[in-house]
Amino acid sequence: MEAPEHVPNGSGPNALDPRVLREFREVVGADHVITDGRRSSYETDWTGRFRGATPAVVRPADTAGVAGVLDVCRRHGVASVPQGGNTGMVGGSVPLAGEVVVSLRRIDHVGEVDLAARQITVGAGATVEAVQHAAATAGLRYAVDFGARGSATVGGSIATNAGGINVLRYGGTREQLLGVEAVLGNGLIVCRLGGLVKDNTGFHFPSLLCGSEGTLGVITAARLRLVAAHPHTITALVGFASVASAIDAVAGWRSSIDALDAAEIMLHDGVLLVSHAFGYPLPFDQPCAAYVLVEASAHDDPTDALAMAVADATDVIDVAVAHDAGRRALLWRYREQHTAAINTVGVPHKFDVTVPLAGLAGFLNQVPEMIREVAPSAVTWLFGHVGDGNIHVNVTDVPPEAHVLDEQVYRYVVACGGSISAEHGVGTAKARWLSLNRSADELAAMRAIKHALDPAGILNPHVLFD
Ligand code: FAD
Ligand code: 2HG
Ligand code: ZN
Repeated sequence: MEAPEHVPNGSGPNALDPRVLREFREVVGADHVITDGRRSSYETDWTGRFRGATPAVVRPADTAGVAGVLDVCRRHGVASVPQGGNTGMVGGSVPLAGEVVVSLRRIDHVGEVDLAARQITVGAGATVEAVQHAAATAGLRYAVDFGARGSATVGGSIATNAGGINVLRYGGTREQLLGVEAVLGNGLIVCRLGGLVKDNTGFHFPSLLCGSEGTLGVITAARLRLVAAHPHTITALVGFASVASAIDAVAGWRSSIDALDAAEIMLHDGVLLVSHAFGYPLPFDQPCAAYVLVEASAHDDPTDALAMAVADATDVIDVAVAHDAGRRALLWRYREQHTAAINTVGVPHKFDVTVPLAGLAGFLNQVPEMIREVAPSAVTWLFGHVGDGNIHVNVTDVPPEAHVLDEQVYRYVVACGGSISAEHGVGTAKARWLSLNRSADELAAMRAIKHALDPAGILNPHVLFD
């Protein structure tokens, strides 16, 4: 096994005083303090890039259990990493500095859908898919959706303010979040799950905790907004002769298709890789420089609006359209399997960036060349949520310690007016680059909040802050 990439204080698990283990067992039960080989799946991230080691995985069953575990950590000065589905991509969910892992997966209750309010209360360990399923069963929809839906938890998605494929229409996780329950690093418990849409009574903890990446508190439950499930959904895969034409088309569709849910971009090499990796047929007879997967849903059938919009686009080579769920899934697999297909090539170095739409075509054309300048052997894979300017730049065939590459890409993104983290968060991977996007005053204010809510530094001490 290669050495872990980001281990600030050494490579092994921190030794725990036996009293600490005993106290963890008293809080959560001996069966839920894991110190044997079962720790390994909690120690390595989904991509295989971030590998850590933990002395113990602690699995509380409820909010009182989380409070008890954090109390033990605070009294003994033990650092912890909260973990949900461990699908995060920025090295924030694994114990890279020997921390204790606090797994939230047991807190997975899914409440009744409140049909009148169109809301649901769920435990932090419930998966995003479980929420989607509960919403669908009640004739509604949970608007947050992404490829890791089956494993990613609500707590993790709030901690990272996860984006995904429907941000274009409904916003990200923060826009769905009406209330949270959380145990803060200082032991205070904040709980507002009443679901009031209007509630201007001081600081808004959901906003603060959403995107805080487990540095301020451990989220234990959430009140989520649900939206209408439309009876008509249409998905189209549109092949373009050039990347610039694809981006122009999407820019137009954002205003011409009212019911636009998603607009995702892929390039030819990525579609080829996915097809080869999983044995899918190529979508069209002729190769296309860029492919846009576009989805619309509405009460009235949006097919005509979508067809007119596609007809207006220039440089279109081919189009495939699907209405029923099965055929739509066949089109989505080219996009959703990108991450898994790239993993078959090697452990990827990932960048998750946003660039203003006006500069996006230039960015997509330039970035592979800029990467080759500092890493001549690199292979660059580009895809993402083009509708909101979010591109996933994956790089294979580079060494894991690729700070020169990080610097090259992030400085270019910032020069384009973009963000170094669109939706995956900062984690440990980007902490040293955060000052490219945030001023010294902003960083100082963030540190002050961290210090106030987690004065002992027991929660994700190496995440977000360098
Ligand atoms: P984890 O990976 O376990 O943790 C992520 C971070 O949150 C860590 O810092 C952790 O400490 C913290 N955390 C976890 N649970 C809690 C809690 N209860 N309280 C406080 N802190 C907590 N992300 C997107 O935004 N959009 C996408 O389209 C997308 N697609 C993906 C596709 C695939 C195939 C994969 C593997 C990942 C994808 N991701 C995407 C990334 C990932 O799924 C999201 O970041 C997700 O929100 C992480 O949820 P999780 O439960 O796995 O969190
Ligand atoms: C996606 O949109 C995810 O598929 C994962 O955010 C992106 O693998 C990636 O880089
Ligand atoms: Zn994404």
